[in-house]
Amino acid sequence: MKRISRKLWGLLAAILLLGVPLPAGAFSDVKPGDWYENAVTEMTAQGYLLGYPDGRFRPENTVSAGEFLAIVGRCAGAQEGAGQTGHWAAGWVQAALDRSWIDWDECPPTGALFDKPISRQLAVKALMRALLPDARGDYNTESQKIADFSELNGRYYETTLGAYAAGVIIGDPSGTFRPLGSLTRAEACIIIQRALKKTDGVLPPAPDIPSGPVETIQGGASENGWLQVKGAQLCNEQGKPVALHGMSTHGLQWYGQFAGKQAVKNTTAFGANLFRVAMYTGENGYLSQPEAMKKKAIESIDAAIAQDMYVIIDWHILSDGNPMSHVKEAEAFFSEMARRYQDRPEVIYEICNEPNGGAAWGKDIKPYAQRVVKAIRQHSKGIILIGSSTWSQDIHLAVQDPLEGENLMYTLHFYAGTHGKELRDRIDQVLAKGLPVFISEWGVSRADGSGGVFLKEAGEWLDFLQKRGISWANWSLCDKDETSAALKPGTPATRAWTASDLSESGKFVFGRF
Ligand code: DCB
Repeated sequence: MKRISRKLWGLLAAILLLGVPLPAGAFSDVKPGDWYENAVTEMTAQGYLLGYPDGRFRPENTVSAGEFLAIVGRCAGAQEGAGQTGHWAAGWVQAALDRSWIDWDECPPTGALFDKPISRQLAVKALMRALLPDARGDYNTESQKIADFSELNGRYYETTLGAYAAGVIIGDPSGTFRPLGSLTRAEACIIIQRALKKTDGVLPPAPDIPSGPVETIQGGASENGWLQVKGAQLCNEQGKPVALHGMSTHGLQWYGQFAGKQAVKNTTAFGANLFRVAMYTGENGYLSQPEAMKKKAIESIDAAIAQDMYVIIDWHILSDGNPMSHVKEAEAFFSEMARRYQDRPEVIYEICNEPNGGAAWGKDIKPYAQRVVKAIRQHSKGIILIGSSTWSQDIHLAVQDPLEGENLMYTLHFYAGTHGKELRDRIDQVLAKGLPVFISEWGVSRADGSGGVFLKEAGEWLDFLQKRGISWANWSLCDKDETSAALKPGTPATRAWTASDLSESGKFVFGRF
């Protein structure tokens, strides 16, 4: 008898240490008759709650952001995401971020807030988004119930009013919500259990997100060789997913000095494996001075090849919004480039930077792309990047009627101060169709190249792209007095750069190569 019970104790201790869900009634500090007993017992039995290794639940302790999001994640049937830190809750916080239950600034994946108390307004938002995303409350009716409604941040109106209307939160006798206050573990259990009951066991469908990060390799052209598109992913010659990161030049006609040997080499020194040569067509660019611009572009391409980088030749249409207006010039130019670089695995062809104005996919851009792709394919099997209407934001329209052919990718351009989730959703739509996306231009500024910088938004974007194994080039490598420029005004192109030469944008972007 003695020996058996000792074995049992050992097993129980092992279960406790491993944090395996315990049978109901297992917590020494949750007693029959406690007001939270039912909620804790039931949710523990369902596997949603884990106690501490010493067998206690500590109901009066303040619930941390990590704890709350982990419980909600389990209740919603989510899988842990790919956490960025070794913290035990990192995967659950990531899962909440991936599903937009919370936003990046509310609990960044870097972990600073994981062990901090979660505010009541944020807890309710995460809970409602996860379990009852469609719950809404009438503003006049519900806000009446909350005596301290004026303390609530407008960002949390929808979810708080929805929670009151659904009965997930029942105003206490004083009628206050204390949006910035914290919750105890027992209180957290109660409101989560109420929300669970309202779902009637029918949980909202899990959003379609990738199951984990795409593991990509970096490295230069000598390591990766000819690139190829497999499904929606850019891969190297061996078929392994690859991610390219680097800078786009500004207009060669204006900032050509930052497209030369030393400038290219400087970006390699900071870890870039991609360089984009933005050859404007309008605005006194190629169409006005074809020989000079071609010479400049070739110099820049050759400098990137010499640094073992992949390099994009960008036909930078902008003020000339419809690529069809100069399709003959484009065919001739790309035909010449593809012949010249037919043996070079480094070279990537971007055939129309940003169609805009009246240019439409079916009528203009697709027929243009078909002609230019054909011209390139006579000489090269290299990757070809294709833009879309509204400054290469309408990828969802392009992929409804995609081009036939191999190694074709669709470009999406974004500016962190202007574009957010609406464009990220389009990317997921396109990936879900099995078509590949390349971010050949993006900025930490607004869409006009100024304003901000919007580093928080840019961080959200880059995390999103990294998770999906998507390559990018940042606008732009120059010292112009605008926030999207990577260099401080007056930085020479003729020497190596240190961190003190970089603008706010440059520091952020170079740090993410
Ligand atoms: C793109 C263009 C790029 C432009 C940047 C920032 O245009 F591809 O050429 O760069 O985004 O606006 C800017 C430079 C300025 C320069 C100007 C004109 O930063 O220094 O003076 O080009 O050459 C976009 C992208 C998005 C949107 C609009 C434009 N948008 N746009 O969403 O509205 O009109 O230039």
